[in-house]
Amino acid sequence: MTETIGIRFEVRGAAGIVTLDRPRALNAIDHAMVRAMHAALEGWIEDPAVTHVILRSAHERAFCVGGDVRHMVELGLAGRKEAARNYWRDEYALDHLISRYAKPFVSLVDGFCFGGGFGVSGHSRYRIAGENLAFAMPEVAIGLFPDVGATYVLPRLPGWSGTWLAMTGARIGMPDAMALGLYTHHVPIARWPALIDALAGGEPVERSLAQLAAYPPAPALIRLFPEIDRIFAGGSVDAILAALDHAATGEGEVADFARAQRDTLRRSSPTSVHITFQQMQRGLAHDLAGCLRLEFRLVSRLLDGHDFYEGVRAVLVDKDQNPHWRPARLEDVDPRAIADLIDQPLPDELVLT
Ligand code: QUE
Repeated sequence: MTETIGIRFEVRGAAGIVTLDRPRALNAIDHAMVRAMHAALEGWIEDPAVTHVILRSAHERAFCVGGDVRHMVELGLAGRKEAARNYWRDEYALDHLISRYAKPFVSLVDGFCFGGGFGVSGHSRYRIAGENLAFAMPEVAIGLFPDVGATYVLPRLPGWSGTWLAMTGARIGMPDAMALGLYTHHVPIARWPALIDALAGGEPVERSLAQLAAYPPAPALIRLFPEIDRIFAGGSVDAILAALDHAATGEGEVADFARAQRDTLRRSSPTSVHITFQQMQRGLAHDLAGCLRLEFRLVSRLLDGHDFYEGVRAVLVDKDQNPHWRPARLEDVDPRAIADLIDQPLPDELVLT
């Protein structure tokens, strides 16, 4: 079978439409898709016939489950780390281009939206969530960390919800994602064809959304948000673990929740959990380009480490769900060494303009 590219581009009336279409990998974004999308978006900036851009998926189950991490592991193991770094360079540059895109950019997101899928949609001006949205930044489970600008977005969510999402990789539905401000509008998916038609017909985005958007249901997590804030406001990974241990002792919804979060933190890569905690502390001090620069330092250095390879092996390749992390325990990670991974400049930093 010939390999076809997992992305399509078309101009329909006034709308440039990008469609993610790589069903075998739940629309995971590979390097060819990144490059093609960057080129198409650059082209549409110059094209006076295109007044806005729509990003969508061809598939019901998934908007996009992430980046092409399996291939990055293959490249790293084959000694082709520069090729892997170039993928992330181009992916982050695409995310940054979308964040400052010169025309209204509308992302239509339903089903799984994880990791790199959030990178291409979560920085756009209009972020439309369907009723079946499942959002997560699950990278700590594979020895990575929430990248694609999560360092910028997550610390800016209400309270400490972003730190919780980043450190645990928790999956949330549309009502919670709307309540946290990750998405700007809920439009039921049955109305998406009408929205696309309106935009293709040159209707202003705001007017179309005023007609088609609906109120989301109340967030499922509403009773847990105060608890999440109390626990994840801790000033260190140790403090967060202690708060979880304390909350886990009782009975009821909060104790069940605390036990589940503690188990998740203890199962994830200890190095990744510490990295992610420090990212959330740094993010507020930087713009998106600055955050992506820090993430590029981290991803470059994790290619020389252990856990990313082991995490992808255990979760995505062998699927035994039994990663052997090094170091193995959260207590064995030195926070100062993690700070160096973030703070020490690279000889070839990511420069975004
Ligand atoms: C964390 C991740 C990813 C993940 C699982 C995680 C990720 C990613 C995929 C993925 C899933 C199915 C596929 C595929 C990739 O899973 O980034 O090619 O078919 O792309 O826990 O960050």
